[in-house]
Amino acid sequence: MVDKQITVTSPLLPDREEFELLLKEVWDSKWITNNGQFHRRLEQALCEYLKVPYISLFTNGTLPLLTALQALRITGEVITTPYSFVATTHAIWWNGCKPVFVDIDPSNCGIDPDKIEAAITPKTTAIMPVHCYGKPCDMERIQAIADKYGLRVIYDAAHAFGVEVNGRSVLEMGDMSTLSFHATKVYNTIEGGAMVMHDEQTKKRIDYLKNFGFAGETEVVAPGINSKMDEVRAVYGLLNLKQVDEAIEKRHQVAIRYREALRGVDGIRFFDDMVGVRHNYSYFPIFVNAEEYGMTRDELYFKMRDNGILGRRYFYPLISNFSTYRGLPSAAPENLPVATRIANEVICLPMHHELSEEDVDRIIELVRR
Ligand code: T4K
Repeated sequence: MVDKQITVTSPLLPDREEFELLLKEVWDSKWITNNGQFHRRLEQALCEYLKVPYISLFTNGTLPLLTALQALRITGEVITTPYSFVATTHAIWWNGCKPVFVDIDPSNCGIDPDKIEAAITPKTTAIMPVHCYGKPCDMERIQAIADKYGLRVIYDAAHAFGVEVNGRSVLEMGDMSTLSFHATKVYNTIEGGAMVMHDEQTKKRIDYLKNFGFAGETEVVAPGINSKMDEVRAVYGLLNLKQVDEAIEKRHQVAIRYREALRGVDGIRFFDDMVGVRHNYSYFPIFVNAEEYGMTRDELYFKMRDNGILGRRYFYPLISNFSTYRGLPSAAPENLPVATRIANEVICLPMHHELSEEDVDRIIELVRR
């Protein structure tokens, strides 16, 4: 008989009574979506929390990616990473652009700046990196390449809520960054997401684009889409923002416990904190070297499952291995040796604010055995 199941994550839920009180305000106002007061309040509160000047809320983390490419009128080829959730590449595809996969850097699982230039062609217009697991990409080098070739940079920062380098948000970098507020994320609005931009003009344009392109009652300025966050989720988001720091600190404590116990286990590698970075501990990936560990990643993964520990193989298979993308020349495994190896080694251990010390010890015991 397996003990209670431990899932890879668990949603941060606001206090229900407080939620109901604010819901009453929404009900009373009868204004339930389309840039309502709570939508505006959440945008303001997030700007302050994230230390960014402008943000636009969305219904999920996929639509801001699609919209960013639209807003910047990206065409042709977009350089990206195969080591992410499929939404990153899907957004490029939905914009009629060709994704070009570049291998990753094993030190942060982000796109490898050393390999970007070789993938640039006359058709390249943008780079879409991912701060994978919330670990910041090498943003300075990526920007230097973008500047040299006149490319746009759109960061998929779905995992990077609250991540800072030397006191500055990672969301400051690139032309735009996008966030996911899905239930499985450090900060969630059930479903939700956002785009961060650097000037008022762009914020206005994005607000039009997420509202069908409307720039007034009778004027449509672009073929926009509908991806506005509603008032119920905005209320939920305002309440969750009050407790997200505490949740991140609990995750931090889990990371400390994992690291102390797993350091020195042959064949198990994991990330340490980076100097000067405020991490959000959104995921705790371990990488299994089968030869040294004496067991393959999948053997460990299924052994964990059998014992009620539901880690996840984020991100396996690589996006480039899915049937839609497999035929692209850049998807060849020979082009992506590091990503291919890491996708075969990774297990994200359970990581969330509700894990008890006993839960963590149960997981550690299984991995150490
Ligand atoms: N870019 C990147 C880099 C991303 O990682 C993502 C999403 C996006 C873009 C797109 O953002 P969104 O459009 O999704 O906002 C999950 C999420 O659905 C997805 O948001 C996330 N990345 C991806 C990495 O993971 P699944 O299929 O693994 O989720 P699921 O349903 O298997 O849930 C995992 C575990 O979480 C469950 O075993 C238990 C727990 N859970 C989940 C839900 C939904 C709960 O306890 N309660 C819940 O309500 O995709």
